[in-house]
Amino acid sequence: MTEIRILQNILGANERIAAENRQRLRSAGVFALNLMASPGAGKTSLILRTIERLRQGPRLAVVEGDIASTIDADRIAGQGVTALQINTGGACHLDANMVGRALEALPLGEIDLLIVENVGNLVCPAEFDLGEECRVMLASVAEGHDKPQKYPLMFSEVEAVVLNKIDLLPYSDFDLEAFRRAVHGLNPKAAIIEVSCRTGEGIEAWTDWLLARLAAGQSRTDESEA
Ligand SMILES: Nc1nc2c(ncn2[C@@H]2O[C@H](COP(=O)(O)OP(=O)(O)OP(=O)(O)O)[C@@H](O)[C@H]2O)c(=O)[nH]1
Ligand SMILES: [Mg+2]
Ligand SMILES: [Zn+2]
Repeated sequence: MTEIRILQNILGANERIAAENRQRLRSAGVFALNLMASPGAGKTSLILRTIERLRQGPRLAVVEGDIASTIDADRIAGQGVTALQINTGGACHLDANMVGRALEALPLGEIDLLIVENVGNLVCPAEFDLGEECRVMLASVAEGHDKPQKYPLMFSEVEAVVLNKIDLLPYSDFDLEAFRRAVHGLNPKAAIIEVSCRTGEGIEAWTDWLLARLAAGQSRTDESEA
């Protein structure tokens, strides 16, 4: 019972800070995207492709969540985009407090779209609201088509599932139809966007979806607050 209470307290505190983050982002006119995936699915690769395609578009900044290292933030900063690295020091997910501290360090008035790359993990990132407007997850062909059944919360909690590494389809037994069925079984409204960060295939469909979502502005949290 004590364990349950501690978990409730942690999540309750997180909710409060997430609400503050959301308020702060909205008043600064920043649209925040929480990008989640397993390690190596291609989160940083997708962010780099997004930067490349949106050069003339919204002003971007990136928060990189990793247990250790500045490898990912360095890759983003190398493209001339503001990038802030959060090292969780062992924690396997970002929480609202970590993101809140990052927001203090960012020039929010100069940012339209803030992409937050969560720690590579298909489990607990889905439990922690960061104050984002929109959640997207990235799956990849290399992981196999059964991941929606095995990690249902993650697939249920997002507006879009981007399937990366479709260049590997000819070399794998990945069943695209089974994957689509499983995702829509859990989350009928989820957009499924197939891409290859290696070849660039599908990236335009992804950035079109993202720009439309950015323009629509309204969030899943608005709906749940209403
Ligand atoms: N074949 C193929 N490889 C890819 C693709 N996208 C990314 N990769 C490779 O997958 C590996 C991991 O890519 P990252 O973008 O670093 O993945 P990540 O999800 O950010 O990884 P972590 O931050 O460590 O969790 C790299 O070797 C990429 O080159 C793709 O579309 N096709
Ligand atoms: Mg990464
Ligand atoms: Zn965790």
